[in-house]
Formats: sequence, C-alpha cells, structure tokens
Amino acid sequence: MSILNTEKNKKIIVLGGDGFCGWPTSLHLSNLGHEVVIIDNLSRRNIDNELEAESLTPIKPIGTRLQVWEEISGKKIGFHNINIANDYEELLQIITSEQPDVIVHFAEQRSAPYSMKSPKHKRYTVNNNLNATHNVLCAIVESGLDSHLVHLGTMGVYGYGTAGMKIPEGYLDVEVKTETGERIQQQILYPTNPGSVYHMTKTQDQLFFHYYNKNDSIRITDLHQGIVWGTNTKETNMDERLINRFDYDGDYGTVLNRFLMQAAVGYPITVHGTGGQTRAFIHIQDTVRCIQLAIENPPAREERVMIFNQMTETHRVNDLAKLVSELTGGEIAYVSNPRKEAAENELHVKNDLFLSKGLHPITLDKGLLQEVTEVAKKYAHRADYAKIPATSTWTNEQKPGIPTKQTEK
Ligand code: NAD
Ligand code: USQ
Repeated sequence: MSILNTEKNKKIIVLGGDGFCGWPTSLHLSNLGHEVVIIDNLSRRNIDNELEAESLTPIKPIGTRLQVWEEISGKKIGFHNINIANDYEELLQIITSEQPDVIVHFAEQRSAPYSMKSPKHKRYTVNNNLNATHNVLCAIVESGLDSHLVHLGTMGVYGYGTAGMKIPEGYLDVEVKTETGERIQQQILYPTNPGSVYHMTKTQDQLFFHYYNKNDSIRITDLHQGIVWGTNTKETNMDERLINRFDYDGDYGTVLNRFLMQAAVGYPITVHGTGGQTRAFIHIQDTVRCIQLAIENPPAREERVMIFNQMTETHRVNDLAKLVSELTGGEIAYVSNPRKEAAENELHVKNDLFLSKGLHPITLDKGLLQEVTEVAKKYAHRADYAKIPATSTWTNEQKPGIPTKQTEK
C-alpha cells in the first residue's frame, strides 16, 4: 500500500463537486490550500432539464465557474466529467493517476421526492447511488492507495423517532444475553429506518462501508447530515459567477429554503399536513467546515467506520413556517402531505463529535434567514411558480389514475 501525502495540504477528489454542497466545499478546500479535483457527470443539471425547473440563482456552467475561481484565487481546480456509477475504468484510472489523499463523495441522487416519482425514478436512484458508492470503494481497493473516503450520508438513515433518547453518532450500545445467561455489552450500527427510496440507498451505503472497512481496512468517515439551508458561503460570495445553487422546486427544494423563497416571492408557505415533523438542520457554511474537520481528523487504519452526526439543531416544520412568516409577513398554507411519514415526531440528536473537533455551530438567526430572503428576492424574477408545489407522492393510492391493489371479492 503506497503512503500518500502527509503534508498539511492534501490532494482531494470531490465526487459531485458541481452540486449544492459539493461546489462550495470544493472552493473552501481549494482556498485552504488543498489541491482539488472535481468529478461530476452534471446529472443534476440534466435533471433540471428533465423537470424544467432551474436553480433560483443563475449558476454558471462548470467551465466558467472553474475559470473564474482561478482568476480570483490563483488556484486551479481540475475537472473530469464521468459517471462514477457507470464508468468504473475511468474512475479507477483517475484515482490511480491523481493518487488522492482524500475522496469526498457527494455524487448521489439526493432528492427524496424525485426518488419516489415513478418506478423509473426509483430504479435510477438505486442504480446510481449504490453503484456510485460501490465503485468508489472497489476502485480504492484496486488502486492500492490508502485514500480516506469522506461520504455524505443523511440523518434520515435513523428514521426520525428516538424512543426518548438522543440519537447516537452511528452506533447503538446494546446488551445481549448469551446462551449461558451472561449479559454482554456490544455496539451495533444504529438500526436503519429509511423514509424514501433515496434514504434507503443511504442505509445500504452504510453496509458497503462496514464491509469494505472490515475486509480491506479502508478508512471511511460517514457524515450523517441533516437538511442543509442557506445558499452562499464565504467563497461563493467572492464573485457573482461563483454563486451556489438555490433549489426551490417541489422535488429538490428543501424545507427551510423553500419557505424563505416562498415568502420572498409572495407564495404561501407550504406546510405539509400539520407541520408536526421535526428534522435536523445545518447551514451550508457549516457543511463546508464540517467536511474540512472530517478531513483533518481521519480515522486510523484498522479503525471502524467513523460516523458523525452533521447537524447543528433540530426544528419542527410548523415552527419554521411561523418563524419565516413572522420575519417576512408571508402567509402559511397547510397542504395535504404528499409523503408517507409520521404526522409528528420528536427528534433529539447527539453531535458531540464535531463540537469536540472545533465546530462552532451557526444556528438559525434572523440575520442569516434575512440573508437567504435577500438572495431569493434578488432572483425572484427567475422563479417559476408552477414548479413550487410538491407533486411527487409516496404511494399509488396518492397517485391519480394509477391502479391500486384490488381487494379480493
Ligand atoms: P446535488 O444533487 O446538488 O449534488 C450532487 C452532485 O453529484 C451533482 O452535481 C450531480 O451531478 C453529481 N452526481 C450524481 N450522480 C453522479 C454520478 N453517478 N457520477 C458523477 N456525478 C454524479 O446534491 P447536494 O445537495 O449537493 O447533496 C450532496 C450529498 O449530500 C448527497 O449525497 C446528499 O445525499 C447529501 N446530503 C444533502 C443534503 C441537503 O440538504 N442538500 C442533506 C443531507 C445530505
Ligand atoms: N416539507 C414541508 N413543506 C415543504 C417541503 C417539505 O412541510 O414545502 C416537510 C416534508 O414533508 C418533511 C420535511 O419538511 O417532513 C423535510 O423535507 P425536505 O424536503 O426539506 O427534506 P428531505 O426530503 O428529508 O431531504 C433533504 C435532502 C436530502 C437529505 C435530507 C436530510 O434533500 O438529501 O438527506 O434532507 S434528513 O432530512 O435529515 O434526512
């Protein structure tokens, strides 16, 4: 096994580096002095074409983004357009020639509603996400390198019920009774409970990680991230042409950014059901900082998969709607829930690991909410109101015109 760069500055491949989290992360890591290479097949931009929905912010083509970054920072970011779920030989060739110290893996289909739209979308999400993750692991082993894999997972792997306890960081302490009646303490992967086909792919990623870590001693950090809000970071704010995506449509827009955008353009704030769902949140500026911290604190060889809960706070959807409404004067609309999810849930989460590594969480403050509202107002003329409603439903019963299981006569 070859020994990689032990200097402070590392060679880092960012898979999915053109996306909402990947782009600001690539800039942040480049700005810190790391050598960054992006791999992205631009599938997210193609999905925009498929859905006829664009980012509210006018994102530039990847070539322009990279050229502008070089102009203003003097730093070059490499780019390869390949599909990591299909193009295994190309992926292996890039890893072998680039010899990355770290591979950050964002390259998956990440929308739960998109993953539930139709059988085609379910199958695409499973094929893309599982093959992407497995190909990366397989290529690291085949390359013979000791690259540290940092993967973006989701809080949704746990499900959102907590049985009165704080969700631990990946592993659950259990006590089992042996055949001789002895009681033994063990730690197991926290039982998974996905709420969509997309979330299910992330639970399956966990098993790939467990296996390759056990069998091949791959060093892996899995970041169980909450819902990301905000749009720009220090680096994407440096030039308008570096602007980050802002998804607001019914499939890719996430709840808090949607609420802020809706209020900014005068559209009613769309709370699903009673808004009793509680979820974990993190600001995009903290996302990039957490990835930096994960890279700076790699697991040792032979150490098990390191799992962090990458979130800073939890909120109930209805409370967020009220907060945004108070801040902006926007009206709230309670709409029927297109998803199959608990009407209400409590959520308590441990995030001690990132705090212990030096994260100073950005929490929801009015100034930052105002900042997102300003961005949304600035680009309100680009909004297509027809794309705002969430129309992807979870079951056939919810889909108009689709036959459902017949009851026996
Ligand atoms: P995104 O869709 O904006 O970015 C993903 C990028 O990966 C896109 O640029 C896409 O083109 C690329 N990609 C997808 N499949 C690929 C493939 N097979 N080969 C090459 N490139 C491919 O998503 P995001 O919001 O930046 O999320 C990034 C990661 O973070 C995802 O894995 C997601 O599950 C996780 N995450 C996101 C959030 C959030 O709120 N956005 C929250 C928790 C976790
Ligand atoms: N919701 C509304 N109104 C809306 C949109 C959403 O009430 O207009 C509700 C949903 O019903 C759900 C909650 O808000 O209860 C969160 O929905 P979301 O779309 O913001 O988040 P989710 O589908 O869970 O997915 C997002 C990212 C995904 C990531 C996940 C982290 O798209 O990539 O994995 O957040 S987590 O939620 O912690 O699992």
